[in-house]
Amino acid sequence: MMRLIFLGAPGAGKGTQAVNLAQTWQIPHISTGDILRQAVADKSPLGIKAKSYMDGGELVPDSLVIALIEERLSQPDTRMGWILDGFPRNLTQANSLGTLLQRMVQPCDRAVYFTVETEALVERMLARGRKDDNGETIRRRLEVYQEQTTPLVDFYRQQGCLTQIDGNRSVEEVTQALYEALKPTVG
Ligand code: B4P
Repeated sequence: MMRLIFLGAPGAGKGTQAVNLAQTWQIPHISTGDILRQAVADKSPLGIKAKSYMDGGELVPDSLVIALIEERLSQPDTRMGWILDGFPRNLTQANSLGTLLQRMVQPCDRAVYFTVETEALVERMLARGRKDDNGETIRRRLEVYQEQTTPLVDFYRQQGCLTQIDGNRSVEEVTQALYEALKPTVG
């Protein structure tokens, strides 16, 4: 049983590491970014509402994202644990998640914070070339991250569940560091 939150700037490698770990541990990888991109591609009511925010590098409104997480965490496949990738992204979302997990009697085990230099973040996003990986949107996403998401580092540190990983290294080296850091938690 392992319940993890992955924190980090856009392009920090949260998704890359989450896919890998979820496969190894056979627990669901819940990426709000992936769910929102799928909703946009499907032109669902959620996708139609989310699209302009995502294209502009802004956060999608909390009420929409919190509702989708609440629904996803109520699915039976989450009983053996989960990795939340890209959620929470601000204090409102973090507080809602705290309340939700308390209600479900499911504490979060670890918040894993991936740190990467800004220059490398920009390089990685430009190389990935997703629709929201263009100069102007990247700049805005990094600003939003600084303003809204970085307070979560202290939030989880104060709760005593923060694990920091240097994400400046290769994918394999970061994976190795992640397993090492989580070992004591897994027992
Ligand atoms: P996300 O989908 O969460 O996008 P991200 O933060 O850019 O990706 P990540 O950190 O996972 O990077 P990745 O592993 O892919 O969000 C997109 C948008 O959705 C947001 O801007 C927002 O609008 C909306 N959204 C999502 N969640 C929300 C929420 N909770 N509330 C409101 N809005 C929300 O890595 C990036 C690239 O680097 C890849 O190409 C990868 O191959 C490469 N890479 C990874 N690790 C590497 C390494 N160690 N070395 C070299 N390259 C590496």
